[in-house]
Amino acid sequence: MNKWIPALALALALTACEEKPYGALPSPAQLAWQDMEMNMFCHFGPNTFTGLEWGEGTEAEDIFNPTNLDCRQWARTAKAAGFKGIIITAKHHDGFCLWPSPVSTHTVRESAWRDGQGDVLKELSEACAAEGIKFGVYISPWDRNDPHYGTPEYNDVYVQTLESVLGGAYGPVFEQWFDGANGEGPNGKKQVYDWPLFNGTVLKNQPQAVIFSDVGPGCRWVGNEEGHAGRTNWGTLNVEGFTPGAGGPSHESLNEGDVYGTHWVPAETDVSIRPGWFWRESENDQVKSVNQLLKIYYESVGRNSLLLLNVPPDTRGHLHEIDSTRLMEFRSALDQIFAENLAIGQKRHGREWTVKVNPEKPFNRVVLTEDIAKGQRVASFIVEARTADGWEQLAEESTIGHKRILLVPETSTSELRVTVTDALAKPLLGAIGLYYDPIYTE
Ligand code: FUL
Repeated sequence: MNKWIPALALALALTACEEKPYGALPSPAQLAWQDMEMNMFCHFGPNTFTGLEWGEGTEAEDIFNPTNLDCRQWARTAKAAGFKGIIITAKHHDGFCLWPSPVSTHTVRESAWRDGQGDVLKELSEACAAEGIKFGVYISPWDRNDPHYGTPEYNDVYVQTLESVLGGAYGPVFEQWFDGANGEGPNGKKQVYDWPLFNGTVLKNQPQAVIFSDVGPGCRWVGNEEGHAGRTNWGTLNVEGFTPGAGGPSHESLNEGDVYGTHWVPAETDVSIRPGWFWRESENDQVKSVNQLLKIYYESVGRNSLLLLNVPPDTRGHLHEIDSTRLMEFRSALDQIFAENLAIGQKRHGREWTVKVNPEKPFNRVVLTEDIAKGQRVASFIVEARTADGWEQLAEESTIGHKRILLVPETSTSELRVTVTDALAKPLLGAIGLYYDPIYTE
């Protein structure tokens, strides 16, 4: 007998068992990005010193003068809090560049800070590398300082701006943040942006970078700045015909994604730990509480979104002690809540997963995951607990995605059951987690 036939049959059988991908899929860079779960946003620049949210672009460069810049403190704090990367406003709408951009005269080089020799991007990228976290940049296309703004030349200036940051001087950049604001420049004109050129420039210089905008291509705005993704939240989105900041997807699509969406463009939830995006002394007593941060965590990371939490450095160039202390309290709350998985063992029968539980150990959080590398599939599911009178429903929800955390009533049971009631293709769930949260109050 030909000895190759059994080997071939085995190979064919294995291929048949392996689940095929379904629908729009994440790239390896998008998968790695989603696994980061929490990143820190740092709004820093002239506004830190003037108290404005949107600088005019006419501020004197000397206004930017941190008294004791310590990017290592930002990176150390971010890492200790569990953030996997930092994104900095390299250039906000006022046009001021935190690095000596060769195509601007409104930069750290023109300021008195460190006699014009300073470079915040250099210090932060080195600090991130030293702490083992990733470095990302927000480079606002809207520029209230550049004299070319509102003319076709600006697009070339902007490309050179991007290249001076992304070209390698600061190492790998994991995310490029393009915000959607498109106001008037110094001459009262609005810019017609060349998005294909901008995106192409980013990817030519940093092929692994995830590009944020209203429509991706890497990830999308979640549609609000309050810190919540939709309870239904698809990683997929219909993007045909849309450009960032202009007539993009509906608010609902940004918040919930689009079932059967043509592209993989997962949601990123950006929200500030303070009322404003930039630091100001008067808001030191309005830093969000641990309870507010837990709510944001559950409604972003727990709803298939990445959380980008803004913690703005102060005029010294430090994360303020009120903010950094709050971050450590938030971290220890998360560590306490997710310390012990109370699921003992689990089995799957078709579209039903059952989990054994010790009835003496109550839980109030159910953590579900899907193997999104093969596409997001689950469209509805129910969660039930076994009681003396049969199964009692704890939750009925729609999507799962990368991670779904359900807040269920405190439950003591010997068995939990998750049933997928609707899916676009065969559901591929990961191990189910059960936890007890004694801290968060709704
Ligand atoms: C928006 C900006 O206009 C705000 O100033 C802030 O930077 C926010 C994160 O993005 O588009």
